[in-house]
Amino acid sequence: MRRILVTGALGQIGSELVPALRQRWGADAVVASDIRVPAGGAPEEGPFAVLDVTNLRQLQDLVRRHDVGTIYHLAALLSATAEERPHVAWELNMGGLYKILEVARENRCALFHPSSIAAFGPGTPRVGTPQETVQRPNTIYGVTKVSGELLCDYYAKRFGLDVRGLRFPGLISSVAPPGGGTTDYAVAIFYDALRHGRYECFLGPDTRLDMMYMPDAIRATVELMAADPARLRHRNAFNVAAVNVTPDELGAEIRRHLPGFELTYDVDPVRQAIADSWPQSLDDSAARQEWGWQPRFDLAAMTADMLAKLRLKLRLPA
Ligand code: VAH
Repeated sequence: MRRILVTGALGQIGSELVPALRQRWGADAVVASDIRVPAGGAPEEGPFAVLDVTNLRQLQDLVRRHDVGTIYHLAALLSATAEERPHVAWELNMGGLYKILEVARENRCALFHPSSIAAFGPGTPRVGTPQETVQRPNTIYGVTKVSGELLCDYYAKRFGLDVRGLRFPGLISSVAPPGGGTTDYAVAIFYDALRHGRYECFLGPDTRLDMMYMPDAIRATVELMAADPARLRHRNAFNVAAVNVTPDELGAEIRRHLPGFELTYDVDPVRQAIADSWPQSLDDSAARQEWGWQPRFDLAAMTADMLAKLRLKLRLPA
């Protein structure tokens, strides 16, 4: 079998996708790559390469050297960081994707590329956002996501590339912290609840967004890539949803486990404006119908599991 390449492997999704793919296909079958080497040196669990996805030559060499047949392209800036550095966001998120698509085309690789609820904008119906609707985002991250969706569609149609994708909601993980996302509050809240018994949230109490626990996100990714192509009408950029929640509701759920937990608010206007431009809830029926998407973790199950996992990670008593 040709190998699998994961870009952005040390990031929020990659940190859990790489072990899941290695468990399924074998350690040697998955080449993890990132622009940085982790603090303790290259991980030993399987092949690791330093890769700048905006460097076409480096990318071509890596794909050929390892005989890569499938790419999970995760290297990108998240929404809040992208807003601080829009030029870097365009260069990395779009420039990187374009080069990945070119290398995938030349080497006949299958490709997974994540999109996001950020691909929608203020003109989009906010509740039960349909699979196909208005997409006029007003953040640079959203602009790169919707442009990325269109470019992937183009490569599929024009060059017959097998490119698939999901519009992820905010992702919540006990393994790797997110970096620079608007939905990061939903991860930080768990750490602060356990460590300090309180959390100050940068989004307002009623900011309703879709979220998903990382084990569901990893399973969605793997299931989409394994799906029968004949059944996929949308292929690229499927809406997926799991947990629909506000900071206030998430705080209340945490309080069921930690009764003294205090949640206060100090709203960051930049991230609040980003969140307010996104849908409150997605309609993911196309994913359910075309490849059988079904989340396993609701708010209660996710909260219980996050707290249990973080207690172990932070060495706190159960
Ligand atoms: C962000 N978590 O905040 C990401 C995202 C759902 C939004 O794609 O940037």
